[in-house]
Amino acid sequence: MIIIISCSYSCKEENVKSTNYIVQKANSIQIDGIGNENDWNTTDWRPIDQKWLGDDYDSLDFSGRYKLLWGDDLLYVLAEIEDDTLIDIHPNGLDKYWDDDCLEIFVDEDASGGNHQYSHNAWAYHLSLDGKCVDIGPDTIFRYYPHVDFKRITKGTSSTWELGISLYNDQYKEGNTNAPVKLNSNKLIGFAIAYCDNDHSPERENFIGSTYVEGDDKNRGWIDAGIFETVELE
Ligand SMILES: [Ca+2]
Ligand SMILES: [Ca+2]
Ligand SMILES: [Ca+2]
Ligand SMILES: [Ca+2]
Repeated sequence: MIIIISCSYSCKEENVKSTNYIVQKANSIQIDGIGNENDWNTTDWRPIDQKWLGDDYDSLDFSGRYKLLWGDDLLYVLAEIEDDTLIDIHPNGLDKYWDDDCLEIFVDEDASGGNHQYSHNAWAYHLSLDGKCVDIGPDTIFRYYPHVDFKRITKGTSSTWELGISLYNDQYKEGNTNAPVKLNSNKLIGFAIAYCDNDHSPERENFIGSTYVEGDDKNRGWIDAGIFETVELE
């Protein structure tokens, strides 16, 4: 039996993106874990409040917020995270790094969306407490990618993370010399941020992100760039 499926407009990829997050351009940002630059002061906070994994939590266990800026070479992130217990129980940074407390950055250089689990269509950078940046390569191997310059300052249970992210496109090849893309006005980028919170459990207790994910399986950011938010550079 032959089944013919006709493809009408509804089958086509919708290329027109809309965004309600216009990211301001920064004059000068120093990646020192202190968000005291005037550009940060004039940028609004956005919440990290979507539970992607785990049980319910309270604001002492976790709360988080972030803001973005951009420069010619870097996408800047400032994040404030409240976490009652900071742990790094896997000494090998490539071993179950998602089960240690870490800040996770999802970035899709061209806001294409789509699957990126084992490709560089988009990135899922895990930033560890001890300063490492890890993602999965196209060969499924966990690797350090020094694409995010970041500094964390923790006072008590409050941490400030300040990041400068170099954006690499989907042509990135391990072992080659890869140049990050230059940023410019009106550029669209797929972006989300999340925090893996563990407070001494065998596995992470919560995973809280910045975007709403439909359906029961909300831990899709590391696979599907379609759950990222599209942001536009002013
Ligand atoms: Ca700073
Ligand atoms: Ca916690
Ligand atoms: Ca892409
Ligand atoms: Ca924790």
